[in-house]
Amino acid sequence: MRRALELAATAGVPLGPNPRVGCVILAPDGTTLVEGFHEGAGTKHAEAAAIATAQERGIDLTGATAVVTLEPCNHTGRTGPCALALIGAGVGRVVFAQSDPNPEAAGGAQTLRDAGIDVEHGLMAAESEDLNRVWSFALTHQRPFVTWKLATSIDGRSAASDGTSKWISSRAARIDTHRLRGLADTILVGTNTVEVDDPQLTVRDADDRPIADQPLRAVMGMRELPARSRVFDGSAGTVHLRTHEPAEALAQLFARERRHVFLEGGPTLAAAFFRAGLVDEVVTYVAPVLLGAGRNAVDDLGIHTITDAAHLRVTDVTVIEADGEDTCVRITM
Ligand code: AOF
Ligand code: ZN
Repeated sequence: MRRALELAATAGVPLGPNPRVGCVILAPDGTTLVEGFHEGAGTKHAEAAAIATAQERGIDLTGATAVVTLEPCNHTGRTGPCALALIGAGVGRVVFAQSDPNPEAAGGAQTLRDAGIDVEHGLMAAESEDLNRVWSFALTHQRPFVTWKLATSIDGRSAASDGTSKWISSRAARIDTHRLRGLADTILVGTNTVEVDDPQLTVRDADDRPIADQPLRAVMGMRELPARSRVFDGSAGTVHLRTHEPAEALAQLFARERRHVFLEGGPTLAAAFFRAGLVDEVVTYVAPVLLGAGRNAVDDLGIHTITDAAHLRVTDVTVIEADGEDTCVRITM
């Protein structure tokens, strides 16, 4: 299973909406016969990849043990059901880590048992869930995971009082932000941000070049967007979600197979998501800057007394520094 997890984690694979999955098929004496891993939506699942390799090489899988990081799927989606492929290949035993949280694909374990195959599960399940942290959350909750990103002064402001907000944090912090954006599949803002700031919302690398696999740009709100907005420049996909309900916006994005929303909207949108309980992670960049009467990063959350304060759990603190720039602190909660 450790090896299957290693295969699942193979770097550089663009997965789209799918999980990372690895598979090792062992002979009855424990030696490895074949391996496989998933390379992204539309390509073979890990089990199917391993079975295909066995067929190419003329390796007989009768009575073999398939070790998979995720419960073999039971559905025909972009590809066929792996449970049936394993049955067809004649394996005698299947050991998988994580149960499939995707209701459309789940049930493979039962199908395998019904076919008389010995099935064991749960081995290193936490490691697989960890590897697919965002995907597991999204499929379990049937909505995308939401990371709210903000950059503030030490007095909690995200813009000066006249609305100007460019470059509160250092260049190094902005490069880091782009790296995190690139890990999400959707960047979400409100119509107001597009009208006022006209951001491009693409992901650029440290040399300011756009990365190849751009997240979807999603703008939510009922107002029409100016046709000449930079989000319509064609440099990445853009969708206008005509709703102001966070849950509805996330439902629409999930229907488009979005798993991870990077929320970069203004204070109103951030507050709406918070109040709806739809912020799953907060990443804040704090710059050693004072903005005084500047604008708050988030609007009123309905918290008026200390006992109502929202307490978050810090999971990471990283100092971001570069020569000749302000030192920033990135806090993940
Ligand atoms: C994967 N890779 O190795 C396994 C998956 O419609 P599809 O073909 O893209 O199927 C996606 C679903 O299949 C996915 O959400 C998961 O529930 C299940 N198993 N998926 O992408 C794999 N074994
Ligand atoms: Zn499958």
